[in-house]
Parts: sequence; structure tokens; C-alpha cells
Amino acid sequence: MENEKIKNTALNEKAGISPPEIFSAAVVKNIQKFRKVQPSSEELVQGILSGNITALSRAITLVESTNPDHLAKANEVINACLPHANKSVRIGITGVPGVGKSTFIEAFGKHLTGLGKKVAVLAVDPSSTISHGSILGDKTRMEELVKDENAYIRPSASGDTLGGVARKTRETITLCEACGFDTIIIETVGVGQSETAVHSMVDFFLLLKIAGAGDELQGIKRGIMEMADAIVINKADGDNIRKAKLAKTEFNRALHLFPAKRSGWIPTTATCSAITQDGIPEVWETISKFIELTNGNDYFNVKRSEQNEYWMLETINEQLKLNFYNNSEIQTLLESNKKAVQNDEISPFAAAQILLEKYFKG
Ligand SMILES: Nc1nc2c(ncn2[C@@H]2O[C@H](COP(=O)(O)OP(=O)(O)O)[C@@H](O)[C@H]2O)c(=O)[nH]1
Ligand SMILES: [Mg+2]
Repeated sequence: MENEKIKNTALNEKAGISPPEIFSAAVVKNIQKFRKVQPSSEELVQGILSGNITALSRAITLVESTNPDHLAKANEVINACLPHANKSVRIGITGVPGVGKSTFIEAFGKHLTGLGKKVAVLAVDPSSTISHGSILGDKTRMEELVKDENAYIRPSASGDTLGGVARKTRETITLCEACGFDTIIIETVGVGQSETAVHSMVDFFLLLKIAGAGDELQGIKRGIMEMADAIVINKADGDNIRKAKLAKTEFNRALHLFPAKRSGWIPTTATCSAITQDGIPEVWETISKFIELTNGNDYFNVKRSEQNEYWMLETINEQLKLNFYNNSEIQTLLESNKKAVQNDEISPFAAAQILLEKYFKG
């Protein structure tokens, strides 16, 4: 009876529908080939190095997986890709929700592909842990870029911790670079810790602002301004142009109060409109000048090596923490010690010591 019912529902569709004609047969065949079997890590690497987007997406999915088998395979792929990565410009873009990041990336990304560049857009968004990638919704704001064959947009990875999400994004950068993307844009919301994580994986950090809203309203902390290599006031169009120019002058003054940067770069301010695209080409010119300067004084390479070291240590920290808190004996002992600490039966430090000793000595 039950089976009979299921047979007649859409859940039991067997025949399927033929693909609409707008899909090229070659693309469909390619996707089907990859879907059918789990490609080996060699096949994935080969695909990535030849610029195959399906292989790239597959490898990123492995990187994002929590399955230990996948992790091992992902590491193989990443290691093989590493020698082919690194040749890129990595740009971080931050700003509070509504400032126009996605619209900006659409305009900026199109400008870059127009210059013959291959652009990958990734996101570090801790809030998307729940919504599974808010950039997915953003894809509607990136209508043109999504269709551009020289652009690749990947929704943010989900995960339990910012550290985990950030690590996955960092490895995704490697894969995208090996796949031939020479410009990597990483979007993040400038309201939490995520911008610090993004800052430590990019060459150039761009803070997007709008005129008229006070700093408190924009929720931007001083520390984020200090990290910025450029502050760009977006929405400089229509009645807003004058206000945007005023804001630019103010930010310029504020930036001069910060200590000089190790890069030797003096942070810039500018205005732009992601809608009219005024000022968008100039943003790329600024970044090009930065790259030229930091390649000349070697800061570019020094910073990348420092970032590599930082991410090694971050990964160790992350894994140690995970391993500790996922240990079932520790979990039991942690619960009893929490109660003891709350009841003042034991000092927090003594309790921590007991737990750590249990963990390290068994
Ligand atoms: N007038 C104007 N509106 C803009 C501009 N850039 C973005 N917007 C609008 O601002 C809103 C938020 O943009 P969005 O890109 O989603 O911001 P995000 O949250 O920072 O990614 C949208 O309604 C956009 O159309 C701009 O340069 N000028
Ligand atoms: Mg957005």
C-alpha cells in the first residue's frame, strides 16, 4: 500500500526530464562524468590544473567536508595544487551589511574580467553557518558576474567555528589559484572577528563605507580601519556625491593618525558608485600600485610567508581545541568540573589543570 503510494509521487520519478537546449551537450557530459564516479585525487588535480570548474567545485566540497576520508583526499589535492598556486592578487573586502559589498564586487569583478583577468569570489561569513552561505542570496546581486565565464563565485563554507570556516576558505584560495584564477576576492562582513581572519589571508584589504552614517552606526571598529589599505566610500551617486566626498576627506584625515604601515604603503581613500561604476577602475589602479610597491620592496612575499606560518599555527590551535573538546572522557570531566567551579569548590585554574593533565597524560 505504502509503496504503491510512493510510486505515484514525484519522489519516485524515474524517467527524468531531458535537459533544456540552453545547456551545451559538452558541459552536460562533463558534469555527468564527474557526478557518476568519485574522481580520484589525481583526476581532480588534473581537472583543476586544466581549468575545469566542475573539478574545482568538487575539490572545494572535499575541503569543506567533515568526513576524515575526505580530509585526507583534500590534503592530497591541495598539496599537488600548491606548486601551481600563489600567482595571484588576493583582495579582502569588508564593510557592514548594506554598504554595497556584493554590488561593488559585481561591478569590480566585471571590470577585472574586462581587463582579461580571471576572478574568483569567496566569502568568509560566520553568520552563514546557519543560513548556509548568504552569498548564495547575493548571487542575485552578482547577476552579470555569475554568467561571466572568467568568474567563479563560491558561497561561504559553513562550519562550527570561524577558524574552521577561515581554514576552508584559505585552502579554497589555493585551489582557485591552481585552476587559473589570478584575482581572488574575499568578502566578509565587518562586524565580528571574521575581518581579522580575512586580513590574514589577503594581500590588499579594502574597507567599504558609505557617507552619512556615523562610525558607531556603521559598527566599524577602529581596528578594522587600521587594517585597511584603502577606504572606499560607496554609493557616491546622485545627491550623495557631495556627502561622499566630504566623508572621503574625513577618513583621509583619520587615516593619517594611524602609525605607518610596514608595507610602506600609505592607505588611500576614494569614492565610487557600484551602480554607476564611477570610480571602480580607479580602485583597481590603486591596488595595482600597491602590488607594484610591495613587490619592489619585497613586502608582498614576506607577508605571504608570514601568513603561511600564521595559518599553520592557527590550524594546530583549531585541531587541538577540537580534539580536546570532542574527547568523551574530557566532556564528562568538564561537566563535573564546571559544577565544582560554579560552586566554588575548586579554583578555575586548578580545574583547568586537572582537565589538561587528564588530556595529556590520559
Ligand atoms: N545608490 C547606490 N546604491 C547602491 C550602491 N551599491 C549598492 N547599493 C544598494 O545598496 C543595497 C545593499 O547592497 P549590497 O550589495 O547587497 O550590500 P552588502 O550587504 O554590503 O553586500 C542594495 O539595495 C544595492 O542596490 C551604489 O553604489 N549606489
Ligand atoms: Mg552582500
